Order: sequence, then structure tokens, then C-alpha cells
Amino acid sequence: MKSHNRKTIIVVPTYNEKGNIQTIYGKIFKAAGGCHLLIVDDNSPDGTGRMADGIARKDKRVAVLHRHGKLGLGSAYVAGMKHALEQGYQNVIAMDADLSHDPSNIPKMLELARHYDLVIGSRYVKDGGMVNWTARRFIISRASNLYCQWVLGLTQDDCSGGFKCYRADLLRKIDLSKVFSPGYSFQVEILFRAVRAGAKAVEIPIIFVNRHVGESKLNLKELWEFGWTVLKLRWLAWIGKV
Ligand SMILES: Nc1nc2c(ncn2[C@@H]2O[C@H](COP(=O)(O)OP(=O)(O)OP(=O)(O)O)[C@@H](O)[C@H]2O)c(=O)[nH]1
Ligand SMILES: [Mg+2]
Repeated sequence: MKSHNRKTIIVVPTYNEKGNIQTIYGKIFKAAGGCHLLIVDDNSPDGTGRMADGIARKDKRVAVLHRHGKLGLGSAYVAGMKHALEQGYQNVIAMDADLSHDPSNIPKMLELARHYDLVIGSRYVKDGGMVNWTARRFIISRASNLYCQWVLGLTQDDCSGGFKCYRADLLRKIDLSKVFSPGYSFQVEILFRAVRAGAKAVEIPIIFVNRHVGESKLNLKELWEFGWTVLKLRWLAWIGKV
């Protein structure tokens, strides 16, 4: 076990991921056996939470945070991050449960986390990319990235990705109780708040594989929320509240 692994918790939010949870669990610990895993489940109707409990009973490295209903991806991450800070972890890795993010990138992220506050798994740097995406999904992703780079002045190539490693020190500088995005726009909000907090960030290439199992929870409402969140963040920065 590498020593840095003992300091790391991987936060995986789940909603109806029963077809993926066992596989992602296996892959995470194959790549990073010394880490801990926190599954944040929002009372998934398909029983993902019960399956996660079964995994946690057999493996002491795993814990499950149950919430009463679908409260959104962003608030699930905030809950996971608060737990990580309370428990004294030094690194927090955020990743999806649907096998879109390959856990084999975790060791490289942890290596870089020794020098950077934020390591971003990026689809839009050299050698990064995506597999199995529809043209529509690609256009939505590219357009939303250009939009937040333009409005918020972000210089990262991938501003909306969810595979990241945060140093706990950085999360302490960001007041997590002020994060307001319940859903997918959380990704841009946390990136913006991290940059405003002076984070030293780096991007590493990842290949994002579109989910094979389960359903996407990304919908039109989430896209509208994304648009508004970016404008609200711009405004908050102008009045010095971020
Ligand atoms: N706890 C919790 N997890 C959620 C919620 N919404 C999404 N998730 C999880 O967050 C991760 C990302 O959600 P996805 O639906 O895969 O989002 P996406 O990757 O943008 O879209 P697709 O891959 O096309 O489905 C997955 O692990 C989901 O199960 C939620 O409201 N609560
Ligand atoms: Mg996904």
C-alpha cells in the first residue's frame, strides 16, 4: 500500500446504479487499494443503497451515506466532502459510479495531488477524449465549456467534468456551506470557487466512456440550471461574494 493512499477518500454519488456499483467498487480498489470509499446514495428506488450496504458490511474501507431522496449530484458531493473533512482525510477524489471515469487514473491523480490543490480529469486536453458519445451530447458539453470559459474567465479546458482530486486544504478554503448548485452545475461552481480561492490546478487527460448500464439523469432542467448558475457566479464574483 502506498502511504498517500491511506489519506484518501473517494466519493461516489449514486442514484439508480445497481448495475454498476459492484463493478466500480472492484475497479476502484484494484487501482487504489489503500484508499477509502464513500458511496452517497439518495434512496435509489432500484436498491443501489442496499447493495452498497452489502459491500460496506464486507469491506471496512467502504462507508455509505444514505440520504432520504434525490437531492441532486451537487449536494451529494458537498455531503461527501463535509464527511471527508470531518474525518480528517487529506485528499478527496470525486467520481461517477457509471464507469465513465476509469479508476486506473487515481494513482496518477494522487501523485500530482502532492503538488497541486486540484487535479482535473480532462476530456479536452491532448490525449483526452470521450467514447460512445452522441453528437448531441458532445455539442452540449463543448458549448457549456465554452460558455463558462467565456463568462467566468476559466482557463481550464474541461470545466464541467466530474472526475477530480481535491486537496482537503483547498476544500477548507472554499466555504462548502455556500455552494448552492444542487445538480450538475456543481462541477463548474466548485471549479470557479476553487480558482477564486487561489487553487493551483492541473488537468490530466482522461477518456470518458459514456455509460453502458443505467439511465442518464442529465435533462433540460439541469441544462437551464447550468446556464443560470454560471451567470449567478459571475454576479457573485462582481459583488465580491465568491
Ligand atoms: N446521490 C446522488 N447521485 C446522483 C444524483 N444524480 C446523479 N447522481 C450520480 O452522479 C453520477 C453522475 O450522474 P450521471 O447521470 O451519470 O451524469 P452524466 O455522467 O452527466 O450523464 P450520463 O453519463 O449521460 O448519465 C452518477 O454516479 C449518478 O448515479 C443525485 O441526485 N443524487
Ligand atoms: Mg454519467
